[in-house]
Amino acid sequence: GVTNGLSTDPLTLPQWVLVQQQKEAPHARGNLSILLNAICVACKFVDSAVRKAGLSDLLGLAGTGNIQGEDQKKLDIVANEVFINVLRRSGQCSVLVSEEVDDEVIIEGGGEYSVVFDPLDGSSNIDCGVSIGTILGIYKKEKTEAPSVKNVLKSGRELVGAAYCLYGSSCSMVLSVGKQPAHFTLDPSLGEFVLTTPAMSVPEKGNIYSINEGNSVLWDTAVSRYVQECKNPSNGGSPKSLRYVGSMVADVHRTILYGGIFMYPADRKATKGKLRLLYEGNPMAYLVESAGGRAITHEGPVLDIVPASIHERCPIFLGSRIDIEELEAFLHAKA
Ligand code: P6P
Repeated sequence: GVTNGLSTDPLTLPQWVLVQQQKEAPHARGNLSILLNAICVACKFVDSAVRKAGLSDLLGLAGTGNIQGEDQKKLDIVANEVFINVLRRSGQCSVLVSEEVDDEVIIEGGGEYSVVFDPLDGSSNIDCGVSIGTILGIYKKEKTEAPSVKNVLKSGRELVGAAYCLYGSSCSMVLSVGKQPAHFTLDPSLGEFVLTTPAMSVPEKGNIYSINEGNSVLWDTAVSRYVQECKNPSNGGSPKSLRYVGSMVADVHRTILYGGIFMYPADRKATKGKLRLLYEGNPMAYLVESAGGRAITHEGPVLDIVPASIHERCPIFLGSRIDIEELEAFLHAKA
């Protein structure tokens, strides 16, 4: 119930995980629950660091670079270290892949789960206060399987869960372990993520398109024609609005809530797109499909791609089912 606008029935993420697991996996030993709670602690820590970044000299460059050749921000390094330490300590992980670490991290004597993550995506936005986020995917290996990078070089169809945490005007966690994604909001006074939407659904059509128009001279004909159709519909319908934050978690969260389409296509310069398959494309595709939306490349579903390397990139178009179908008509049209 709600009294004076306050929920008098708070369901925290740890409680939700236990109830959900008991319902969906009554024979589970609770290892996934331990892992999800560890992820929850790391996200709360990063949210706290992001909130006080300006006050504790956490803004600005750390003077180091990563495999992406990008300048690492201090917060990038803090977030990466927190996730690696908390996941290692959980005792549930055998392989970790982070955008900020060149090679996979193998944890000997670890657990059955592997986590691929971008600890702080959108970091170019940190210093100007624009929303940033954490994205992660969870794989499960057979007990007999040795811990190796092979545990995570699997298609997104083999993910057992995915989540993102948006450090925005409020801190939102969106999480699915096979069902429709649940949306939690961090209540700072409790220090807990509290359930706000039990089952998220992407509207089947939206009126927002989201793409970096600064790359338009690089797009292929199909993408150019589709974007033109968004701006000036040939059926005389109303144009779509352009919303582009430049932080994938913010752009995807808005797309799931409001509908529409988010695009980072391959283009003449970024021939495989810019976003990373393992810890950006796949987890977001898993969450959007779990919410009834779609996520494709120029060729087919993102989740069908079998990765060859942990930092490989993929083009991605995701969002409302009908908007993706309209895009597909352009992608499949004869050039
Ligand atoms: P561009 C942020 O650096 C990021 O990895 C994603 O969060 C975001 O969607 C994309 O890159 C933005 O890229 O080329 O439009 O600045």
